[in-house]
Amino acid sequence: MRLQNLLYLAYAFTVAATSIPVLETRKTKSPSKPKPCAGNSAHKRTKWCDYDINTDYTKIVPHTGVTREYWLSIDEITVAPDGISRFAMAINGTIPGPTIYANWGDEVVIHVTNHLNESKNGTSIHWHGIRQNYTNQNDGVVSITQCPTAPGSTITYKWRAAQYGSSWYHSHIGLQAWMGVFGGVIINGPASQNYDVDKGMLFLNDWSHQTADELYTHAQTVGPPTLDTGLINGTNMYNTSGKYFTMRANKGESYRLRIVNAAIDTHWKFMIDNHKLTVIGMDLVPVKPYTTDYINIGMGQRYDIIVTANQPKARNHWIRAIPQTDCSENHNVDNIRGILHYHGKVGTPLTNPWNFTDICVDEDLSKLVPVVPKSVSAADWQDMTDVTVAKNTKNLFRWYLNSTTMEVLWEDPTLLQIYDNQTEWPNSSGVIELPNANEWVYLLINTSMPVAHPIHLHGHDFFILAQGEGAWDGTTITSNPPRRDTALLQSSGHLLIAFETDNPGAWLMHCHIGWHTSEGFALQFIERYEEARQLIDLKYVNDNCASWITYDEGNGIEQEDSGV
Ligand SMILES: *[C@@H]1O[C@H](CO)[C@@H](O)[C@H](O)[C@H]1NC(C)=O
Ligand SMILES: *[C@@H]1O[C@H](CO)[C@@H](O)[C@H](O)[C@H]1NC(C)=O
Ligand SMILES: *[C@@H]1O[C@H](CO)[C@@H](O)[C@H](O)[C@H]1NC(C)=O
Ligand SMILES: *[C@@H]1O[C@H](CO)[C@@H](O)[C@H](O)[C@H]1NC(C)=O
Ligand SMILES: *[C@@H]1O[C@H](CO)[C@@H](O)[C@H](O)[C@H]1NC(C)=O
Ligand SMILES: *[C@@H]1O[C@H](CO)[C@@H](O)[C@H](O)[C@H]1NC(C)=O
Ligand SMILES: *[C@@H]1O[C@H](CO)[C@@H](O)[C@H](O)[C@H]1NC(C)=O
Ligand SMILES: *[C@@H]1O[C@H](CO)[C@@H](O)[C@H](O)[C@H]1NC(C)=O
Ligand SMILES: *[C@@H]1O[C@H](CO)[C@@H](O)[C@H](O)[C@H]1NC(C)=O
Ligand SMILES: *[C@@H]1O[C@H](CO)[C@@H](O)[C@H](O)[C@H]1NC(C)=O
Ligand SMILES: *[C@@H]1O[C@H](CO)[C@@H](O)[C@H](O)[C@H]1NC(C)=O
Ligand SMILES: [Cu+2]
Repeated sequence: MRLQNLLYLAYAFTVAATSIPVLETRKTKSPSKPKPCAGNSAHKRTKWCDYDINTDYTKIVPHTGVTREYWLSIDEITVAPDGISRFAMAINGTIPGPTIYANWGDEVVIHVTNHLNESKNGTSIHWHGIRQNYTNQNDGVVSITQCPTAPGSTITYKWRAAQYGSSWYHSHIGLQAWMGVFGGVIINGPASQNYDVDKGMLFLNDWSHQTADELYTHAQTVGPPTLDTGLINGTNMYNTSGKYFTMRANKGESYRLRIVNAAIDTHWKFMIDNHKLTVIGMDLVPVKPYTTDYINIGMGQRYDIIVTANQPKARNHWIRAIPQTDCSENHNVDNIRGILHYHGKVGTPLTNPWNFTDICVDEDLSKLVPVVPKSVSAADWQDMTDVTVAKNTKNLFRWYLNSTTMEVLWEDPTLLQIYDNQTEWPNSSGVIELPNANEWVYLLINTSMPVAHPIHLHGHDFFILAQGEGAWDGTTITSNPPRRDTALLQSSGHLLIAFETDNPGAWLMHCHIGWHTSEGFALQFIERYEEARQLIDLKYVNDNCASWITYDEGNGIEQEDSGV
């Protein structure tokens, strides 16, 4: 049974009519996509110049000498992705925003300008899954690595594409990511199986005709709202309006898709009727190819899949993103669809879904075998944390990790506190200090509540040593465990993760359900304090904070959430 049903309180919910500022959609020329490295072709995807799929990318990164520079603008717009018009915030006028492309080893520089004048929203962009090796201050998390970037201001992020595969970027303040502020990141590199054509990103979003900001009151007082529908790469049918996402295929060809679960509160099963999917990567980690009817994908996770147009008869096949009602509710469970069509014309498919059980789980750990094998050493540091929920003194839901709910301040990021040599942390900061270099950290996350949470860690891939229902039985996966940046803590279950302290900085770990992050489900690791302090470019952090503080004072901005 779902927690929100247990906790259901009768509550009349009304939303004030909001004025909708209309902004012209910007016409943009997309920057040229990088060319693949020598040797990489449809018949030899494992090759990448002098490197290949077996190269240990955690130690070796190609020196390309290339810097890719992008300019992004965050705007307030009116959108109707399913034919129903509403207010949204978006990057360069589109949902999803423009894709950032790079080759493995490139430097990436992105200038982000905030135009959220009407809403008076600060902003930040987090590069989800990007290692940020020794570049913590580019992680884009308000209250941790930066102040909000004020309307009218620009912030520049710089990082190295030290991994390769598929990821995404999204705002990391309040619920802005689910107002529409996100887009794809593609880092070209080798792949563990051949394919003919790269079809790029494929975003799965849940969607409502009220905005996430409008629904937050309901989330905090009653529990997670039932959302209206979902979108496949930014489009869907709703009743008779809108349009389905379509993808053209030529018989016999194989296609790579880079699936992202960008939902605020939906765990999906993704499938294409009659077509098996071959998984070749998860998050930014290439895996040994395996074939499946559908993938289970939790919020924040990515899967790289290959699909081959091999069906002899039917030309039109449903693509389905199916919300798992085991862990959240949706009014349109059976109609979040797209169409895979062979050759020219699109018709209405008459196909049936693969059989499945409605349940919120990750892909089976035994299938997720990283191509570059790694093992984990015994724990140098270990701890556990319990996950619970309760109402605070204002009668609003808050999530607690070991009885503390995060409350940090936008205008006082951890990096400035570190710079000032602060060493005492209030419980509400959720700080865990990891002072020593190259130690193995084990964290057991445990909950006796019937709610599942996708756990995301910044600055690292973690190893999944144990995952399941009930209490941890003390056993761990010892040989080449799956590693990634987001994994599911199952309902009434446990998740044991491990990572090495190889990246100085202040790194957030949080639940990727938007409501839960805002309701305090987060902690931060301060890893190698002294080195983290030395990496801080004070002017970079301070200039952005100074313009925010001026804006904040001039506009009387109130922060009412966890701060992350
Ligand atoms: C991460 O940065 C450190 C310090 O600059 C460097 O020694 C290490 O090689 C880098 N690792 C990767 C994978 O780039
Ligand atoms: C985004 O829009 C800006 C203009 O506002 C433009 O300069 C930039 O090239 C666009 N970026 C992308 C990636 O399309
Ligand atoms: C953004 O603005 C909306 C009002 O338009 C408000 O509800 C929301 O809390 C703001 N979010 C942030 C992160 O400031
Ligand atoms: C909105 O922001 C722009 C800068 O991006 C600024 O020039 C403009 O004056 C602002 N408008 C309002 C109404 O604040
Ligand atoms: C999804 O949208 C992105 C961004 O607009 C685009 O680059 C990509 O090609 C689309 N994906 C597919 C499979 O059409
Ligand atoms: C969509 O259809 C349902 C069921 O017929 C109806 O209750 C709802 O009002 C319709 N929504 C819109 C926005 O037309
Ligand atoms: C699903 O299960 C039913 C009943 O066992 C079976 O008839 C049907 O063929 C299955 N569908 C698929 C796509 O496997
Ligand atoms: C959480 O509480 C448990 C039980 O009291 C304790 O062993 C553990 O160290 C605490 N963990 C953290 C991260 O504070
Ligand atoms: C912080 O401590 C270091 C020595 O560890 C010192 O060099 C530095 O000046 C101190 N910074 C501040 C802001 O006090
Ligand atoms: C902070 O946490 C410690 C350890 O769990 C606890 O003893 C203390 O009472 C907490 N302080 C506050 C103000 O909640
Ligand atoms: C973890 O949660 C389970 C319930 O799912 C409970 O039985 C067990 O005692 C918990 N373990 C710890 C160490 O708190
Ligand atoms: Cu959660």
